[in-house]
Amino acid sequence: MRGTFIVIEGLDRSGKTTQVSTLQTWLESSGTPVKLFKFPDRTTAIGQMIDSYLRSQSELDDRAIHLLFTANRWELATSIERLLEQGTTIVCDRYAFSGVAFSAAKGLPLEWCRSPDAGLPAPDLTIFFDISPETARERGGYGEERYEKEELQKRVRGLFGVLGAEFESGKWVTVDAGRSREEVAEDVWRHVSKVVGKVDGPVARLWI
Ligand code: NYM
Repeated sequence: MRGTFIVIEGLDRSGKTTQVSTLQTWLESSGTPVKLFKFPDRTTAIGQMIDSYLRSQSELDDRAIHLLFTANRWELATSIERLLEQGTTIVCDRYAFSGVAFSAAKGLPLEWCRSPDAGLPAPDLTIFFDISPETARERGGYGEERYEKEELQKRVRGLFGVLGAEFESGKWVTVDAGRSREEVAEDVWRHVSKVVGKVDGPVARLWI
């Protein structure tokens, strides 16, 4: 049995990072070998360029930064695929859907944004953490990085909706991330336990 590829997507301030670590603990205690990935992975050479851009320490053309985010996924795609084939379940904090949603929200054409990510390992399950701008505001608002602005986040939210609607039911699920940590964690676990350890065969390819 191969590992299951689970992607957690969502808006800024939706609590993804906390939930990813809870999910890791729960999977490990159920005896599932698991490894976490996070995009952007700021530790690689490409990731460092992305980090500098996000912290406004460098300027880049919208298309150039889009392609760097994509390259950052491709440079880890082989490791993801190998781990899945070896039976390790992967939980990934953001993936190509963030790539498309954030760049398209800036005004780049959606299909242009999608094209360089086509062919990446496809998740078996994507959980979208949805949060209203009002709840995000109650949580202390957005941070200092680029993109952490309410207007842009609203457009990103709409674009995640468009991307999710293309999936067959069960492959993309939306979780109301505006609730308590415990409620969100229970909901995530309910969805994950339906698929984990139950997928086999070759890893699918995204958008092809
Ligand atoms: N982001 C993330 C993109 O614009 N494109 C991408 O491909 C990815 C993976 O980077 N605001 C944006 C979304 C976030 C920002 O993410 C940094 P995080 O999870 O805060 O490190």
